[in-house]
Amino acid sequence: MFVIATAGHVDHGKSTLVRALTGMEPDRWAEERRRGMTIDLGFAWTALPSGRTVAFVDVPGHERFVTTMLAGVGPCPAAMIVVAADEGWCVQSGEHLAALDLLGVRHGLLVITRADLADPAPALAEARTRLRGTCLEAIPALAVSGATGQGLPELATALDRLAAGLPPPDTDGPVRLWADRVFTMTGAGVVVTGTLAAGTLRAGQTLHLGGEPVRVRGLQTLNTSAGAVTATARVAVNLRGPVSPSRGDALLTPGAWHLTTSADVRLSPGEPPKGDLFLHIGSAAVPTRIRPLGEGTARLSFARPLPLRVGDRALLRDPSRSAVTTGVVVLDVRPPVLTRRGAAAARGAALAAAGASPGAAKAAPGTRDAVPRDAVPGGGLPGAADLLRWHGLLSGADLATMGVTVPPSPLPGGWHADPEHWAGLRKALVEAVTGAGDRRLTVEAATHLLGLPDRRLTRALIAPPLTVEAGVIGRQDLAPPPLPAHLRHAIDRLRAELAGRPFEAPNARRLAELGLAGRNLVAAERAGAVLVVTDGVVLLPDAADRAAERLRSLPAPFTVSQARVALRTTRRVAVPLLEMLDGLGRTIRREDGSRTCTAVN
Ligand SMILES: Nc1nc2c(ncn2[C@@H]2O[C@H](COP(=O)(O)OP(=O)(O)OP(=O)(O)O)[C@@H](O)[C@H]2O)c(=O)[nH]1
Ligand SMILES: [Mg+2]
Repeated sequence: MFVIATAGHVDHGKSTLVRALTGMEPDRWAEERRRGMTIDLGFAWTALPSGRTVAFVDVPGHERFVTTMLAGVGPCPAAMIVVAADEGWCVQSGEHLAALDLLGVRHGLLVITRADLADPAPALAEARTRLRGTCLEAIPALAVSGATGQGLPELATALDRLAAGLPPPDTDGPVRLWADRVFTMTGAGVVVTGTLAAGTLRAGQTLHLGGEPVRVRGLQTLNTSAGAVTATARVAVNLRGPVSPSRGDALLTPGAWHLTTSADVRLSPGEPPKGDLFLHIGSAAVPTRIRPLGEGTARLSFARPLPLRVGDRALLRDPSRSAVTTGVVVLDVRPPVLTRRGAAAARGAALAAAGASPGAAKAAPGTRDAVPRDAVPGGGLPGAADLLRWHGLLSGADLATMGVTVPPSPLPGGWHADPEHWAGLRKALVEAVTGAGDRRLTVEAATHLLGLPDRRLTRALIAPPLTVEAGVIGRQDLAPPPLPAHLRHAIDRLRAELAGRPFEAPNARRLAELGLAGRNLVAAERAGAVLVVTDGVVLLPDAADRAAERLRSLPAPFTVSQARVALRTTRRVAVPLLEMLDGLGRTIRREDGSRTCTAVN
């Protein structure tokens, strides 16, 4: 299906054209027909000569209904700009064109209608001049009459050709269905309609609405029930349960979108807007505050959370004026807090430099096809490298929901780090280990100290001169403090006792006999000569490595008692040893108490 929105000045003949092409009435309300004016969005469809279906979103032209016009155009991939031959280019012709241009709508038709009332040539010439320099500059044009039907077959053919030339939608992509109409059906509950620009919807699936899960009870497209609907399409989604969405809300693929109340954006050239503004994206219009950051960039704060991605295009409008003068391109949807003096200017400069690195973002899925990088006002789109430079460390899932192509991850756990940030972390870790001296710095403690979200990252940071043994990070170039002679003998005796059965830890009495109690034990542990698993359970330093190795030969998952047998020890040792391995990330404890080994070694 091909979905196209109308655009153009009030009374120029948009609805008449849609009616003439489809035989359907786009002006659904009695009031619209009484006043002879479109007030709300209208929907109509028909088959084109090729057999392809075209669906129209018919918008109002009157300046009072600009919010409705933008809600209709927002999610559509193409527009049909309608100009009356007898009136020529008018105020809303220009305002609608400006909005389409700022939204980056690059596909469309210019239709000079009411050609039965006047020679269409002057209106066409004027419209061509107005289109010059916009992204719709090169669209085909034709003259028609909605009243006599003149030119309508040619218009149908032009629509067919336009549809065939559109880039294919990403039908596997995440769904962001902006609601443009919400109504209740007796017996069926709430129905949300919208233009599905990307992805596939399925009956029975769960989506998110305002952060809450909702079930899809049923789907319709063009008044026909369907088990699944694939982009691009007009779709009606029947929702289960007590939900009350409104126009501008979005049905989302769970986990695929980041809901944000602020975003850093690039502004279209011109004086940045001020005061109380509205952000228009998809079918939404949300009160928004603006804080300029630097030349051509700003931070926006929204009155309610929005599902935004890097590369999304939106409009900023001053509600006291009908004209839209500013377009925005979203650069970051998780903008860092700006506290220090000069932080705003530095952030502005960083945003301005975005997109210079390789692997820049693909255009935001969900609305339109890829906007060429040179077509983004003021520069390219940020890519993964830019986002990592701004955020330091992000998971692959973070990057994906932020809307950029996720590069292969060189780090465990699917993490991505900015090279400079990573080098800084490594330096901090070396300093922490050095500063700790003969106190033990465990992987766990270092993870906490560096504020890392995953201890596998700490392990990945350990490289010469750092070493790790039994979960304790050390420096290979710093010799361990020498053991006094009496302790050396005690350790030798312990080593001899554990030679055959490395996990059969001596009991408290035996430890005392060996001379490994109290301060002696503390000193031996500091020197890395023993591993204190827990109070009273003392093994040799390599015990954790050897235990992990032995457990890996067990079928997974294994129970505590299977582990105990494999390690040839008692529960007194097996239980705390397994807990230590859990803490080191080498085993994972499942809910039923059994465990599996991880790939960490
Ligand atoms: N003679 C003639 N009249 C037309 C033609 N197209 C539209 N009209 C008339 O122009 C008036 C406005 O037409 P609409 O189709 O309602 O215009 P619109 O652009 O949808 O208006 P809004 O939705 O309010 O912005 C109506 O009286 C139509 O009958 C045409 O091709 N020829
Ligand atoms: Mg109309």
